[in-house]
Amino acid sequence: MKKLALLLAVIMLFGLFILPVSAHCDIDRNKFECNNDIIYFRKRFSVQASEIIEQSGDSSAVVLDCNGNILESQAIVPTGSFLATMHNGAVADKVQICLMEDVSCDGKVTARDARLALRYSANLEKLEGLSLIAADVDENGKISAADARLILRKAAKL
Ligand SMILES: [Ca+2]
Repeated sequence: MKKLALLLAVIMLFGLFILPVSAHCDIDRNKFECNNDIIYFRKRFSVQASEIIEQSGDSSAVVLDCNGNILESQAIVPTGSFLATMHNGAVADKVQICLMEDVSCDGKVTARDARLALRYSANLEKLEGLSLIAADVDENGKISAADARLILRKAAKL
């Protein structure tokens, strides 16, 4: 009987240590408009890091810039940033963030983004990564003058 109690105590103590370690650290993608590990923000002019963390429902999550540096909660989040969960100081799970129309990846929608899209459509500019997704506003798989026009209209709040 004494042995059993001791065994139970050991199991409980072990559980206390194990549980926090095995805590769920995946990002709940269902809390976002998310596809292929990209979270999309549409119809927004900018998004703050704190908003994304709040929406994730995981207060331990962080927003990282494209270089892996943690953004402060008040920072606006550029396209190409990541929402990440950390485990023992390393990234456990991450999804990339795309603010539609933020082609320049500075976290804001301005005429500059329209210009980049227009120049890309005319083969005068190279775009890569999420810029290509952020620029295809009408989501027809191509970046054209029509997209540039939509971006410009948004930047002008029309
Ligand atoms: Ca398009």
